[in-house]
Amino acid sequence: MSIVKVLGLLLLHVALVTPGTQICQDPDENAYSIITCGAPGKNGLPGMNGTNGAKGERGEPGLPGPPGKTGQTGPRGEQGPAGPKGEKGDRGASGSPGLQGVAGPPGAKGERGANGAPGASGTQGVAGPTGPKGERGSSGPSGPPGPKGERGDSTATAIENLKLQMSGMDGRIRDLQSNLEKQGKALSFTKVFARSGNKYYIINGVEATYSEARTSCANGGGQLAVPRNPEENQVIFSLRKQVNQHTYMGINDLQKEGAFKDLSGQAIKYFNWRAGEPNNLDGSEHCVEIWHDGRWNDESCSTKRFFVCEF
Ligand code: MAN
Ligand code: CA
Ligand code: CA
Repeated sequence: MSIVKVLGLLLLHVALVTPGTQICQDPDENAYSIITCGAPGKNGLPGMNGTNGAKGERGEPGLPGPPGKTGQTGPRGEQGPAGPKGEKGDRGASGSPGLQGVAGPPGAKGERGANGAPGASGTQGVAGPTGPKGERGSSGPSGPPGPKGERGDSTATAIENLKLQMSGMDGRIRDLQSNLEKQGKALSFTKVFARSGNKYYIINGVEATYSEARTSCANGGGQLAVPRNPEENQVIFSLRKQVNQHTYMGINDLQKEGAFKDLSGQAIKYFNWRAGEPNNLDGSEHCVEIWHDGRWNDESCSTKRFFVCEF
Protein backbone atom coordinates (compact mmCIF):
# COMPACT_ATOMS: atom_id res chain seq x y z
CA MET A 1 0.00 0.00 0.00
CA SER A 2 1.36 3.35 -1.00
CA ILE A 3 1.93 6.17 1.44
CA VAL A 4 -0.82 8.18 -0.18
CA LYS A 5 -3.31 5.45 0.40
CA VAL A 6 -2.26 5.10 4.05
CA LEU A 7 -2.63 8.86 4.61
CA GLY A 8 -6.05 8.75 2.97
CA LEU A 9 -7.25 5.98 5.24
CA LEU A 10 -6.04 7.79 8.34
CA LEU A 11 -7.90 10.97 7.40
CA LEU A 12 -11.07 9.05 6.72
CA HIS A 13 -10.79 7.22 10.03
CA VAL A 14 -10.38 10.47 11.98
CA ALA A 15 -13.17 12.37 10.22
CA LEU A 16 -15.80 9.80 9.60
CA VAL A 17 -15.49 6.85 11.85
CA THR A 18 -18.06 6.71 14.41
CA PRO A 19 -18.97 3.89 16.70
CA GLY A 20 -20.57 1.21 14.74
CA THR A 21 -18.92 2.12 11.54
CA GLN A 22 -15.86 0.64 10.16
CA ILE A 23 -13.83 1.28 7.25
CA CYS A 24 -13.72 -1.76 5.22
CA GLN A 25 -11.73 -2.33 2.17
CA ASP A 26 -13.65 -3.03 -0.95
CA PRO A 27 -12.66 -6.25 -2.55
CA ASP A 28 -11.64 -4.03 -5.37
CA GLU A 29 -8.45 -2.80 -3.79
CA ASN A 30 -8.49 0.51 -5.52
CA ALA A 31 -11.68 1.70 -3.85
CA TYR A 32 -12.46 2.29 -0.27
CA SER A 33 -15.93 2.75 0.92
CA ILE A 34 -17.37 3.42 4.19
CA ILE A 35 -19.77 0.81 5.03
CA THR A 36 -21.66 -0.20 8.10
CA CYS A 37 -20.02 -3.46 9.27
CA GLY A 38 -22.37 -6.30 10.46
CA ALA A 39 -21.84 -8.79 13.28
CA PRO A 40 -18.58 -10.72 12.98
CA GLY A 41 -18.90 -13.85 10.97
CA LYS A 42 -17.65 -17.26 11.92
CA ASN A 43 -14.19 -18.29 11.00
CA GLY A 44 -14.06 -19.64 7.49
CA LEU A 45 -12.48 -22.88 6.40
CA PRO A 46 -8.72 -22.91 6.15
CA GLY A 47 -7.62 -21.52 2.85
CA MET A 48 -5.97 -23.57 0.25
CA ASN A 49 -2.26 -23.93 0.21
CA GLY A 50 -0.58 -20.91 -1.27
CA THR A 51 1.76 -21.16 -4.18
CA ASN A 52 5.39 -22.09 -3.53
CA GLY A 53 7.45 -19.28 -2.18
CA ALA A 54 10.48 -17.94 -3.99
CA LYS A 55 13.57 -20.15 -4.00
CA GLY A 56 15.64 -19.66 -0.86
CA GLU A 57 19.26 -18.56 -0.92
CA ARG A 58 21.93 -21.16 -1.51
CA GLY A 59 22.90 -22.88 1.73
CA GLU A 60 26.53 -23.30 3.05
CA PRO A 61 28.58 -26.00 1.30
CA GLY A 62 28.22 -29.40 2.92
CA LEU A 63 31.14 -31.34 4.43
CA PRO A 64 33.49 -33.07 1.99
CA GLY A 65 32.33 -36.53 1.05
CA PRO A 66 34.48 -39.67 1.44
CA PRO A 67 37.26 -40.15 -1.17
CA GLY A 68 36.04 -41.77 -4.38
CA LYS A 69 37.39 -45.01 -5.80
CA THR A 70 40.79 -44.88 -7.60
CA GLY A 71 40.05 -44.01 -11.23
CA GLN A 72 41.60 -45.73 -14.28
CA THR A 73 45.18 -44.78 -15.22
CA GLY A 74 45.00 -41.58 -17.29
CA PRO A 75 46.88 -41.07 -20.66
CA ARG A 76 50.58 -40.33 -20.44
CA GLY A 77 51.14 -36.63 -19.67
CA GLU A 78 53.35 -34.34 -21.76
CA GLN A 79 57.05 -34.30 -21.07
CA GLY A 80 57.75 -32.06 -18.11
CA PRO A 81 60.32 -29.19 -18.23
CA ALA A 82 64.03 -30.07 -18.02
CA GLY A 83 65.15 -30.70 -14.47
CA PRO A 84 67.93 -28.61 -12.81
CA LYS A 85 71.52 -29.23 -13.92
CA GLY A 86 73.05 -32.25 -12.18
CA GLU A 87 76.34 -32.16 -10.27
CA LYS A 88 79.60 -32.43 -12.16
CA GLY A 89 80.51 -36.09 -12.70
CA ASP A 90 83.94 -37.72 -12.05
CA ARG A 91 86.66 -37.18 -14.62
CA GLY A 92 86.53 -39.89 -17.35
CA ALA A 93 89.49 -42.09 -18.40
CA SER A 94 91.85 -40.69 -21.12
CA GLY A 95 90.58 -41.21 -24.66
CA SER A 96 92.57 -43.04 -27.37
CA PRO A 97 94.99 -40.82 -29.40
CA GLY A 98 93.27 -38.75 -32.13
CA LEU A 99 93.99 -39.00 -35.85
CA GLN A 100 97.03 -37.22 -37.24
CA GLY A 101 96.20 -33.55 -37.95
CA VAL A 102 96.72 -31.89 -41.32
CA ALA A 103 100.04 -30.25 -41.95
CA GLY A 104 100.22 -26.68 -40.62
CA PRO A 105 101.00 -23.65 -42.78
CA PRO A 106 104.66 -23.20 -43.77
CA GLY A 107 106.72 -21.54 -41.06
CA ALA A 108 108.41 -18.16 -41.45
CA LYS A 109 111.53 -18.03 -43.59
CA GLY A 110 114.59 -19.09 -41.61
CA GLU A 111 117.61 -16.90 -41.14
CA ARG A 112 120.33 -16.96 -43.71
CA GLY A 113 122.65 -19.90 -43.15
CA ALA A 114 126.37 -19.63 -42.56
CA ASN A 115 128.63 -19.28 -45.59
CA GLY A 116 129.44 -22.55 -47.30
CA ALA A 117 132.92 -24.00 -47.39
CA PRO A 118 135.18 -22.50 -50.08
CA GLY A 119 134.80 -24.26 -53.43
CA ALA A 120 137.52 -26.31 -55.09
CA SER A 121 140.18 -24.40 -57.02
CA GLY A 122 139.21 -23.58 -60.59
CA THR A 123 141.14 -24.79 -63.58
CA GLN A 124 144.09 -22.75 -64.65
CA GLY A 125 143.12 -19.88 -66.98
CA VAL A 126 144.58 -19.34 -70.40
CA ALA A 127 147.92 -17.62 -70.54
CA GLY A 128 147.71 -13.83 -70.73
CA PRO A 129 149.35 -11.82 -73.52
CA THR A 130 153.10 -11.46 -73.55
CA GLY A 131 154.05 -8.33 -71.61
CA PRO A 132 156.17 -5.57 -73.15
CA LYS A 133 159.92 -6.00 -72.83
CA GLY A 134 161.17 -4.45 -69.59
CA GLU A 135 163.75 -1.66 -69.50
CA ARG A 136 167.40 -2.59 -69.16
CA GLY A 137 168.37 -2.65 -65.51
CA SER A 138 171.30 -0.62 -64.14
CA SER A 139 174.66 -2.38 -64.01
CA GLY A 140 175.51 -4.16 -60.82
CA PRO A 141 178.54 -3.37 -58.57
CA SER A 142 181.99 -4.64 -59.64
CA GLY A 143 182.79 -8.16 -58.46
CA PRO A 144 185.79 -8.99 -56.26
CA PRO A 145 189.15 -9.34 -58.05
CA GLY A 146 189.71 -12.82 -59.50
CA PRO A 147 192.66 -15.10 -58.61
CA LYS A 148 195.96 -14.32 -60.13
CA GLY A 149 196.17 -15.70 -63.68
CA GLU A 150 198.80 -18.00 -65.10
CA ARG A 151 201.70 -16.49 -66.82
CA GLY A 152 200.59 -15.38 -70.34
CA ASP A 153 201.83 -16.72 -73.69
CA SER A 154 204.02 -14.77 -75.88
CA THR A 155 202.24 -12.75 -78.62
CA ALA A 156 202.97 -15.37 -81.27
CA THR A 157 201.57 -18.15 -79.15
CA ALA A 158 198.42 -16.04 -78.42
CA ILE A 159 197.76 -15.54 -82.14
CA GLU A 160 198.07 -19.26 -82.78
CA ASN A 161 195.60 -20.02 -80.03
CA LEU A 162 193.07 -17.49 -81.42
CA LYS A 163 193.34 -19.03 -84.90
CA LEU A 164 192.54 -22.44 -83.41
CA GLN A 165 189.49 -21.08 -81.56
CA MET A 166 188.23 -19.29 -84.69
CA SER A 167 188.47 -22.35 -86.87
CA GLY A 168 186.42 -24.23 -84.26
CA MET A 169 183.83 -21.48 -84.31
CA ASP A 170 183.73 -21.49 -88.07
CA GLY A 171 182.77 -25.13 -88.00
CA ARG A 172 179.99 -24.52 -85.49
CA ILE A 173 178.62 -21.57 -87.51
CA ARG A 174 178.59 -23.70 -90.65
CA ASP A 175 176.64 -26.36 -88.76
CA LEU A 176 174.12 -23.75 -87.57
CA GLN A 177 173.72 -22.35 -91.07
CA SER A 178 173.17 -25.76 -92.48
CA ASN A 179 170.59 -26.59 -89.77
CA LEU A 180 168.71 -23.31 -90.38
CA GLU A 181 168.59 -23.96 -94.08
CA LYS A 182 167.24 -27.42 -93.42
CA GLN A 183 164.58 -26.00 -91.07
CA GLY A 184 163.66 -23.38 -93.66
CA LYS A 185 163.27 -26.06 -96.28
CA ALA A 186 161.21 -28.24 -93.95
CA LEU A 187 158.99 -25.27 -93.04
CA SER A 188 158.49 -24.19 -96.64
CA PHE A 189 157.54 -27.76 -97.38
CA THR A 190 154.47 -27.20 -95.13
CA LYS A 191 153.14 -24.78 -97.77
CA VAL A 192 151.21 -22.48 -95.38
CA PHE A 193 154.36 -20.85 -94.16
CA ALA A 194 155.97 -17.53 -95.03
CA ARG A 195 158.88 -15.41 -93.87
CA SER A 196 159.18 -11.65 -93.74
CA GLY A 197 162.54 -10.42 -92.48
CA ASN A 198 163.07 -12.14 -89.16
CA LYS A 199 159.43 -13.14 -88.76
CA TYR A 200 158.01 -16.53 -89.65
CA TYR A 201 154.27 -16.96 -90.20
CA ILE A 202 152.37 -20.25 -90.08
CA ILE A 203 148.74 -21.38 -90.39
CA ASN A 204 148.53 -24.89 -88.89
CA GLY A 205 145.09 -25.73 -90.32
CA VAL A 206 143.42 -26.13 -86.93
CA GLU A 207 140.09 -24.31 -86.40
CA ALA A 208 139.71 -22.57 -83.04
CA THR A 209 137.93 -19.77 -81.19
CA TYR A 210 139.99 -16.61 -80.75
CA SER A 211 140.93 -17.55 -77.18
CA GLU A 212 141.96 -21.10 -78.17
CA ALA A 213 143.95 -19.75 -81.12
CA ARG A 214 145.85 -17.36 -78.89
CA THR A 215 146.73 -20.17 -76.46
CA SER A 216 147.76 -22.45 -79.29
CA CYS A 217 150.26 -19.95 -80.74
CA ALA A 218 151.65 -19.17 -77.26
CA ASN A 219 152.08 -22.88 -76.48
CA GLY A 220 154.09 -23.23 -79.72
CA GLY A 221 156.44 -20.44 -78.60
CA GLY A 222 154.94 -17.74 -80.87
CA GLN A 223 151.88 -15.48 -80.85
CA LEU A 224 148.87 -14.63 -83.04
CA ALA A 225 150.35 -12.66 -85.94
CA VAL A 226 149.90 -8.88 -86.28
CA PRO A 227 150.75 -7.21 -89.60
CA ARG A 228 152.48 -3.94 -88.71
CA ASN A 229 152.70 -2.59 -92.27
CA PRO A 230 151.47 -3.35 -95.82
CA GLU A 231 154.45 -5.66 -96.48
CA GLU A 232 153.72 -7.87 -93.50
CA ASN A 233 150.01 -7.80 -94.34
CA GLN A 234 150.93 -8.97 -97.85
CA VAL A 235 152.94 -11.92 -96.48
CA ILE A 236 150.09 -12.96 -94.15
CA PHE A 237 147.65 -12.49 -97.03
CA SER A 238 149.80 -14.85 -99.15
CA LEU A 239 149.21 -17.53 -96.49
CA ARG A 240 145.50 -16.67 -96.19
CA LYS A 241 145.15 -17.25 -99.95
CA GLN A 242 146.27 -20.83 -99.42
CA VAL A 243 143.47 -21.69 -97.02
CA ASN A 244 139.81 -21.36 -97.91
CA GLN A 245 138.75 -19.63 -94.70
CA HIS A 246 138.90 -16.27 -92.93
CA THR A 247 141.86 -16.34 -90.54
CA TYR A 248 142.29 -14.78 -87.10
CA MET A 249 145.16 -12.39 -86.37
CA GLY A 250 146.36 -11.00 -83.03
CA ILE A 251 144.15 -7.87 -83.03
CA ASN A 252 141.00 -7.24 -80.93
CA ASP A 253 138.88 -4.56 -79.22
CA LEU A 254 137.89 -6.82 -76.30
CA GLN A 255 139.04 -4.31 -73.71
CA LYS A 256 137.27 -1.23 -75.09
CA GLU A 257 134.83 -1.14 -78.00
CA GLY A 258 136.47 0.35 -81.08
CA ALA A 259 139.95 0.55 -79.51
CA PHE A 260 141.85 -2.17 -81.42
CA LYS A 261 144.99 -3.44 -79.72
CA ASP A 262 147.56 -6.20 -80.15
CA LEU A 263 147.98 -9.01 -77.62
CA SER A 264 150.36 -7.00 -75.46
CA GLY A 265 147.76 -4.22 -75.16
CA GLN A 266 149.51 -1.82 -77.58
CA ALA A 267 147.18 0.26 -79.78
CA ILE A 268 147.21 -0.82 -83.44
CA LYS A 269 148.52 1.85 -85.82
CA TYR A 270 148.34 0.09 -89.16
CA PHE A 271 144.85 -1.00 -90.35
CA ASN A 272 143.55 -2.63 -93.52
CA TRP A 273 139.75 -2.82 -92.95
CA ARG A 274 137.27 -3.91 -95.59
CA ALA A 275 134.72 -1.29 -96.62
CA GLY A 276 132.07 -0.95 -93.89
CA GLU A 277 134.25 -2.65 -91.27
CA PRO A 278 134.68 -2.81 -88.38
CA ASN A 279 130.88 -2.84 -87.90
CA ASN A 280 130.77 -4.61 -84.49
CA LEU A 281 127.74 -6.57 -85.77
CA ASP A 282 125.11 -7.20 -83.04
CA GLY A 283 127.45 -5.36 -80.68
CA SER A 284 129.52 -8.53 -80.29
CA GLU A 285 132.37 -8.51 -82.80
CA HIS A 286 135.70 -7.87 -81.12
CA CYS A 287 138.23 -10.13 -82.90
CA VAL A 288 139.93 -9.40 -86.22
CA GLU A 289 140.32 -11.78 -89.16
CA ILE A 290 141.85 -11.40 -92.63
CA TRP A 291 139.55 -12.16 -95.57
CA HIS A 292 140.15 -13.56 -99.07
CA ASP A 293 140.91 -10.03 -100.39
CA GLY A 294 143.64 -9.40 -97.80
CA ARG A 295 141.45 -6.90 -95.95
CA TRP A 296 140.19 -7.12 -92.38
CA ASN A 297 136.84 -7.75 -90.70
CA ASP A 298 135.86 -7.71 -87.03
CA GLU A 299 134.20 -11.03 -86.10
CA SER A 300 132.64 -12.67 -83.05
CA CYS A 301 135.50 -14.16 -80.98
CA SER A 302 133.52 -17.37 -80.42
CA THR A 303 133.50 -18.21 -84.16
CA LYS A 304 135.89 -21.05 -84.98
CA ARG A 305 138.48 -19.97 -87.55
CA PHE A 306 141.94 -20.82 -88.81
CA PHE A 307 144.56 -18.56 -87.25
CA VAL A 308 148.02 -17.33 -88.21
CA CYS A 309 150.90 -17.46 -85.71
CA GLU A 310 154.15 -15.50 -85.97
CA PHE A 311 157.50 -16.60 -84.51
C1 MAN B 1 129.21 -11.34 -91.57
C2 MAN B 1 130.21 -11.18 -90.45
C3 MAN B 1 130.42 -9.72 -90.11
C4 MAN B 1 130.69 -8.92 -91.32
C5 MAN B 1 129.65 -9.15 -92.38
C6 MAN B 1 130.01 -8.42 -93.65
O1 MAN B 1 127.98 -10.95 -91.11
O2 MAN B 1 131.42 -11.77 -90.83
O3 MAN B 1 131.50 -9.55 -89.22
O4 MAN B 1 130.76 -7.55 -90.97
O5 MAN B 1 129.57 -10.52 -92.65
O6 MAN B 1 129.02 -8.61 -94.62
CA1 CA C 1 133.91 -4.67 -81.35
CA1 CA D 1 132.29 -7.22 -88.86
